[in-house]
Amino acid sequence: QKLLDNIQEASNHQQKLLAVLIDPDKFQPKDAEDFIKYLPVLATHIFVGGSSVEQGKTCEVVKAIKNNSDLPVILFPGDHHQISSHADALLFLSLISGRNPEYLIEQQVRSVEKLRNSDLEIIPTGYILIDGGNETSVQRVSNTSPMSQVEVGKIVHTALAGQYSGKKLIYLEAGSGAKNAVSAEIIKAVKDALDIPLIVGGGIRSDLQLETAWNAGADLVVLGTAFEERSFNQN
Ligand code: 1GP
Repeated sequence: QKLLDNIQEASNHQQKLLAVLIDPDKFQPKDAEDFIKYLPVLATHIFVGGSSVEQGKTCEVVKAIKNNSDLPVILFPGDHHQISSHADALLFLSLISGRNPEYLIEQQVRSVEKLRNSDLEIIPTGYILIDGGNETSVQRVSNTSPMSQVEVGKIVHTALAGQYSGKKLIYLEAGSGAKNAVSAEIIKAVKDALDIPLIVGGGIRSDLQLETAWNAGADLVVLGTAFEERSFNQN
């Protein structure tokens, strides 16, 4: 429970967290050392995962990162193949905005064989896909519809349904490369309703957007594309 406790603790004290997301498909283990040099100074976690990743690649990438950084590595898997016991923890995701049993429970069942023999910290996470204004790969791969940014009440109810069913974190996801990040209005409404920490990601490309998400109530913000492209604007 160590990493979850740390996130909860940070949330209690309004200390903001930042995860950089590595998609193993776009990352060469030999570049790990260089990668660490470019991490934003505020980064507190490294997430590893992608919508579709070649089998075995996650493990190599996690090992290379662990050899070069002391930041905790948390798996953010697109499917059950992306589980590596070399990471510190796993977001055990359930796509609760969708109605596709494959991502509500099937992938989770398939991951158990690996998980029951590992020391990974397993963090039950309610994953909510929000419309980011363009079709993103999570939408395509999961074959589920994102929730409209207009349906604030329904998004809040979905997040609370996640909390009531025992999720320890809620993740609001606009999708990697989203045109529009999750709005501050949604982040605030969800945060006000929840008792558990809130993760927000998708389409966040600037310092200003990062601050906006934090100020609205996100406890941990995830940065993927902007960091990959080295285009994150740290003023
Ligand atoms: C995707 O939330 C993450 O799962 C990050 O999205 O690549 O748009 O930063 P970006």
